[in-house]
Amino acid sequence: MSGSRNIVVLTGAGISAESGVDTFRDEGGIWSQVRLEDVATPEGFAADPVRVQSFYNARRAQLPLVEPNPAHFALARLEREFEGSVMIVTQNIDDLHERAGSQKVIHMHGELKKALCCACKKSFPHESDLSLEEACPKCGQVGTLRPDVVWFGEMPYQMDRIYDLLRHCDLFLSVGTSGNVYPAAQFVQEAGQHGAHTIEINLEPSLGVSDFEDTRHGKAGELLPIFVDELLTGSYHF
Ligand code: BJW
Repeated sequence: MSGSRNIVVLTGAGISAESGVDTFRDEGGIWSQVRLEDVATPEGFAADPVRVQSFYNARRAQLPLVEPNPAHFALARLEREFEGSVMIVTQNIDDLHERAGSQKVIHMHGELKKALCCACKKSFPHESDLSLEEACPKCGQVGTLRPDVVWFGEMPYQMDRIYDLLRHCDLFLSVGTSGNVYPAAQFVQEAGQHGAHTIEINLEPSLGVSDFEDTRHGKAGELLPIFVDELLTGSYHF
């Protein structure tokens, strides 16, 4: 067995694709339906908050209609059964890792089921539609709530903790991310420079594929359960 070793798993939209959640940059993906400048920047929100609220309300409303897939369940199993530590750093704002049973999950780009008050900066659980008529339950101001997600130009969450994990992991596994968006796109370099073995599992080679020591290309829902078996039986060496 692998002993007390540390694994960091970076996940992106591709891990939720087989659950029926749209990715961003694949054909027919979210950025072919809406302009990212309109819905995923603070400037887009300032220009048309109603449009941005309804974009995220629609994505939040989809959550009860989708289920975790075998890739999410494989990572939950890895966390339960691996002798060392397994931490998921997800760029996804859905809740499919948690619903599959993963407990150690960092949502670096925020969560659909949370709201953030632009006035008092407090974040809190919010599972229903957001509107500009609503008052912040923390400070009482009306019209100040936004989805608690990280837009372009904003600082992703828990970066100090994530870099600490990357510097101390033995295996860095990236699943279902195209490598277009920073800082997540350079996590592989950070982990690799600090001695981690690095592997990518993605439908196709990501932009950063040459930074990985090992790659497996295909569907996460098919490849990840096999890879987790290899990790748990010790047949994958790192
Ligand atoms: C499958 C599959 C299957 C399909 N199985 N695989 C130049 C250099 C460096 C940085 C910058 C730069 N210019 C600008 C920046 C900064 C900017 C940035 O990265 N811009 C790029 C466009 C260049 N980044 C930021 O602004 C970030 N903040 C920041 O940098 O702060 C400063 C800082 C610096 C240093 C350290 C720390 C901080 C914030 C980025 C916020 C991104 N926000 C979004 C929206 C979040 C809310 C929402 O969901 O709406 O996050 S954008 C969107 O992209 C979303 C995703 O999390 C993110 C990544 O997308 P992802 O997950 O990779 O999805 P896709 O669709 O791109 O890829 C899916 C992949 O899955 C594909 O490869 C498929 O093949 C694959 N796939 N089916 C396996 N079944």
